[in-house]
Amino acid sequence: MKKALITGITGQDGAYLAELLLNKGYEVHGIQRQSSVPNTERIEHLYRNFVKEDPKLFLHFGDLTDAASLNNIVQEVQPDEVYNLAAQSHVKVSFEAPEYTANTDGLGTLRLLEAIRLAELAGKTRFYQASTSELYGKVHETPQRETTPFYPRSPYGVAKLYAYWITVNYRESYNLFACNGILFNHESPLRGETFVSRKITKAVANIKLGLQDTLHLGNLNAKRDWGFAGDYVRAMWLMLQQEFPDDYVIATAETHSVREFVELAFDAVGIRLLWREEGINETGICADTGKTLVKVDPRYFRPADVDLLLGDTAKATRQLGWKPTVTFPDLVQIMVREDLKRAVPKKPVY
Ligand code: NDP
Ligand code: GDR
Repeated sequence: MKKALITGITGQDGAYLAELLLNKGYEVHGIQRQSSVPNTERIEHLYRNFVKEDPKLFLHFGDLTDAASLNNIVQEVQPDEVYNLAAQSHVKVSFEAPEYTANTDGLGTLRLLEAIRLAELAGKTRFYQASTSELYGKVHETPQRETTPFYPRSPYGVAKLYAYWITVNYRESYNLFACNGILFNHESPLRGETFVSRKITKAVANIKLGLQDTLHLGNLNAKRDWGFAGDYVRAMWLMLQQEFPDDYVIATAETHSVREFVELAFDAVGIRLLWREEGINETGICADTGKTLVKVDPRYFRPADVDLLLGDTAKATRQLGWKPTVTFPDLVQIMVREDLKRAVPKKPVY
């Protein structure tokens, strides 16, 4: 039975990946941060399904900023595969907490690689690094592929640039089987509520049910290549099953604006939106009632944003046989539907 260690198991991708690996018969170990409120909501169903009779899922307290915890866990688990998904993953937050982001996302990756090397596991353990399309930032080539030059536009992107190259360096220096998955945006009903996709689908569900009046957003013109997280964790696993380690772009090869995402989400609940230009204070109006449902709020603008991302998946298709299965309209529908279920106000029990 293979053993996998997942950092960031309590996040969106960690939850999908843990489920995938458990279903493949892996023993899965995850690193969980200490938190004053429960942070295992996304993996609780896995505990129920897999832990009771024959435990296959184990959680260890640790932190990417704490080398001792990583060394101990890697030494104890002796994993066949390590998936480094933990990160301060919010781009806008990285402008407000740049040093912490660099420490976790950049140096944290180094600490984990060192834990593998010091445990003398470089010849056994395979390593996946959660790299990102944010590396491309100010793009000089569209679509972006593995050879497109990097030009990150945020402290998050810069920290992930360090993580990308230190992963390549450990592959070349210590013969570690290490891969970078350069993943473009991927979403799901498990997406954190402050990322734009989930912020939109949650607000649309609330507005439809009369629980919220307006959705406040920043840059509506940014374009992203949005896919479904469940498809993307499959690509992570595939990378570590190849004969040789390599780096891969994972995307849908389609790009859509934030504005289109908003329109489709409202469409999914039967609301047609019209846009009214008022300088930067653009608003989205309900075509039937004239009510303002969307407002642009400069608080959500970033000091520097990434305008356009579009991935070229030729290498992943050719070498991994990987393809996305969920289309953009279906992804928006799935997320809105789930948020509608969650938003239903609880009826009094008496
Ligand atoms: P999430 O933000 O949902 O999850 C991040 C995870 O990292 C959480 O489990 C979080 O724990 C954990 N974490 C944060 N800081 C630390 C730390 N200092 N030590 C240990 N664990 C920590 O991210 P996603 O699941 O969406 O993304 C997974 C990875 O993929 C991230 O590295 C992200 O940067 C990268 N990525 C994501 C893309 C996307 O579109 N989703 C695209 C490309 C790359 P807690 O639950 O306690 O907060
Ligand atoms: P991103 O995702 O920065 O691409 O990083 P996010 O959903 O935060 O933003 C996408 C685009 O939407 C614009 N936007 C807003 N964003 C947020 N969060 N909130 C808003 O109100 C809002 N209004 C407009 C943003 O300006 C941006 O252009 C995600 C993360 O998961 C990273 O960890 C990952 O590496 C990349 O995707 C690929």
